[in-house]
Amino acid sequence: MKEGALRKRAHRGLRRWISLNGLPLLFFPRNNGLTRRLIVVALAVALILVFPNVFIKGGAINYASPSSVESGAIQTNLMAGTPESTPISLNMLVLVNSTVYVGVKESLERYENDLEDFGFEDVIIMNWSDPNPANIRSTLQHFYSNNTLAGVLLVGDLPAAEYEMFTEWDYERFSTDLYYMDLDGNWTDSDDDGTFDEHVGNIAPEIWVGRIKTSQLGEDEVLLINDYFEKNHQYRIGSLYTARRALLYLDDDWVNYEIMDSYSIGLLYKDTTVVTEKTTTNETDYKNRLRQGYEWVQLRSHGSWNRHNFMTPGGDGGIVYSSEYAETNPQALFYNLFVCSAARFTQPEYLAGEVVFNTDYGLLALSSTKVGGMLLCWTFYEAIARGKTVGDAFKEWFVKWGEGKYGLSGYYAGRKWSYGMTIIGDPTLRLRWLGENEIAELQKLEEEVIDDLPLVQNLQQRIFDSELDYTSLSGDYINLSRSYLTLQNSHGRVETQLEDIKSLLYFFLLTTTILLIFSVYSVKSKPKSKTIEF
Ligand SMILES: [Ca+2]
Ligand SMILES: [Ca+2]
Ligand SMILES: [Ca+2]
Repeated sequence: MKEGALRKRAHRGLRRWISLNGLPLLFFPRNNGLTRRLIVVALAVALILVFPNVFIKGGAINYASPSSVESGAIQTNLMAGTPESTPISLNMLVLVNSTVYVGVKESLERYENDLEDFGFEDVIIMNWSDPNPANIRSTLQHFYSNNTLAGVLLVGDLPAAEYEMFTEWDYERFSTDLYYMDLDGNWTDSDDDGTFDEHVGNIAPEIWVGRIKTSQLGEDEVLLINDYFEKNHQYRIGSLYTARRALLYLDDDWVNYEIMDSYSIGLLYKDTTVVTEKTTTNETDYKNRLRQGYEWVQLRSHGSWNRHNFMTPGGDGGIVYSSEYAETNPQALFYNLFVCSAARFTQPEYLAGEVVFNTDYGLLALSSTKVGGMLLCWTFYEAIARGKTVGDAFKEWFVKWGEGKYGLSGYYAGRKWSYGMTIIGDPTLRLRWLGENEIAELQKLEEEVIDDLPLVQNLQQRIFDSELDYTSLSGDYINLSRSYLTLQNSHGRVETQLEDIKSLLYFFLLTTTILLIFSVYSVKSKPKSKTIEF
């Protein structure tokens, strides 16, 4: 097709388009070549100005795809960490305050021999005088990275890290040996007041920690430490013992723990005396029972660092002051004291210290330097029943339950109960009657009992239900995110279409105006018609 014919066809097409868009053909100048060219140029400029805008907007919308939302789904972490699979280490440190080192040296040498007989490969005793907890921790980190340290025994007045927290109970500031148990987590003092208030990162404990602290118990510090190591030795050689049975003593506010506690201790002892009757649980009854001889005592009652209080319905069940333990002189070796602040070892006559160091039988007390104590204790007793030392069993328990972080709220539910938990005494102790046969027997018992344990079943069901709820919530969240993105995309498309319509209207008005101007101009400049004479 020739160029002239093409031009004519384009011209006809343009006129037809203009007529279709409502322009009166009357104004279209048919015969003025210059005007036609000007109109075509003006339209082309308008097209270039308007249409790229339209097309670019249509392609510019690019929202995130739904898959990127899935990768950011709600994170949850019910437990602080996962149980470690590394083998138990048989290396340990004994840090001894330099003020008592000489006075207890012989006891420590015998202790070291006892531990090596027990199977420990390396017991390193260090004379310590540095008052900075950070330096104790860095020393533990050093040994842990080189020797796979099992734990540390702190003998004498050795420094402790302090932690502060607000709970629904109150503001609390307390010593925490978790600072020495966790060797690779991050501890922060965010308000710079000398007390830690944040603990993040690899927060689970790596080692156990125990304290032999006797300076504020009303007797000579060195004498009490030597007495303790004497008891420790007598126990290890089989000269110090009680009947193989347990006492579970729950005061009024804790009677609902009976099922959990009796099943838990039942993983270890066939013979457990359970006392929960509210009138019976009182000062006199408790003291009398302690004298009857129990290897393990678990007590739940209210109290503080220097006493525990018994309640009776509508009355007072009496107070047992910490100093009364020496006089009562219980025949009991191991204690799990669910008594607030009983292990607050910075206080004089602290309860756990009196129980362990000022009695003839006390070897160890598990308790807290703050409000709280051991919940969900079957994990601990089950580990003891497998032949673990108290230190290793406590570490296992802490890894499983100590933090109890609930990811949806980001709240560490466990900390307020467990962050003050401390072992007063020697964590390398275990129940010496637990040989291979006994452990096998308890394992069988556990398999029978654990499946019937109502609280375990109940908890397992709750965890299962929580996981289902979480999965369902997570699914809803993803679906909502997808719906939101779909809506967002639709909204974007509608906006684009509105912009296109506006641009087209603008284009239409512009071209109409241009055509109008040129039509008026061409009418005005049209030469007058000639007069035809007949
Ligand atoms: Ca850690
Ligand atoms: Ca602080
Ligand atoms: Ca009572």
